[in-house]
Amino acid sequence: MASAPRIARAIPALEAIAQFSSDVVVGLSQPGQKELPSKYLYDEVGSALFDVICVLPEYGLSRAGMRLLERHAADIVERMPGPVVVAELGSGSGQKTRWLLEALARRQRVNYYPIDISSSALFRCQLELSHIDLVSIVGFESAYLDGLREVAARRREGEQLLVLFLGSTIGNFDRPAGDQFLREVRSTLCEGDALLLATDLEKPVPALTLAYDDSAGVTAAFNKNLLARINRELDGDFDLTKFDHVARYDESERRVEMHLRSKVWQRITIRKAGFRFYLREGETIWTESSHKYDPQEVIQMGERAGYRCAGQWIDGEWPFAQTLFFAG
Ligand code: AVI
Repeated sequence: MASAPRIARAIPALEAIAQFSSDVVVGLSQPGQKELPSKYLYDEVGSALFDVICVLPEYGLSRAGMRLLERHAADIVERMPGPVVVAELGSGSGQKTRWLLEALARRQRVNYYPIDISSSALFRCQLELSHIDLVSIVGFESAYLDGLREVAARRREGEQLLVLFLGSTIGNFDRPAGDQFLREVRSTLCEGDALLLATDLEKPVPALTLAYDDSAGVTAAFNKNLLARINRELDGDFDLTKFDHVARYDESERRVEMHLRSKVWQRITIRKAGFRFYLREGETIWTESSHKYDPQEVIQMGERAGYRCAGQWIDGEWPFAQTLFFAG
């Protein structure tokens, strides 16, 4: 049996619910396009639905990311000769990380620090990876940058920090916010530390829209669960049958957008937030953007944030890149 996960907690539950309530009210009070922050898609139910999305035939991202690490993990870790400690932003299930940890553990003991706001994700990650010899795991239940600062403070003299951002979650930030995030990560690193960044690449629009509007309706359920979560946690009265899931590609922004479109004029009350609002027929709530990149653009993004590229690997089946940067 796996040992109990070692998790450092940061956000008390009451504070988290107050923040959720305030973000929901701000997003749904917008005078123009209403929106909800995509990070709230990932409660217990949303995270389980996302795991199903990752095995859907239409959604090639996760398999591409995994293939690249399975094939190139040895090459990636060889580019970092010193003793390496590993921090991962968003542990997910830990499956992709296994290839890298195994490659590193062939030459050294590895301290691995997954950082995630979800304790259940950290738990699953621990279960997935706890069997690898010479790897010890301490999870941080916190926001990415807070956790990363704590990990950086624990690193010993002479150790190189490798930061993994493998879920292609950078694509869920607007481009300027993505740049800013990379700069903030850079500011926690020392020269010579490394960042492995996964990004989904541009591809034909029909493949992209299918990836976000699959035939089994799993992505639709994932999207609508955000309204169900508001009902559960904030005592809202969203009727999910009155919404359609919409996935559309914006050519000029090069991103897939997920929306929830109201089928009718409706009034919604969210009791715990003390908030009531109206939706017109056809009006949408924007729940997520997923930006797609050109491989060279990814390298330039890193360079703008203070890194130099140490290698880039691209999947041939589903255009997707793993890019290794050194803090320079
Ligand atoms: C987590 N993130 C990279 C996923 C994506 O593809 O943007 C989230 C997702 N949304 C719908 N399907 C998957």
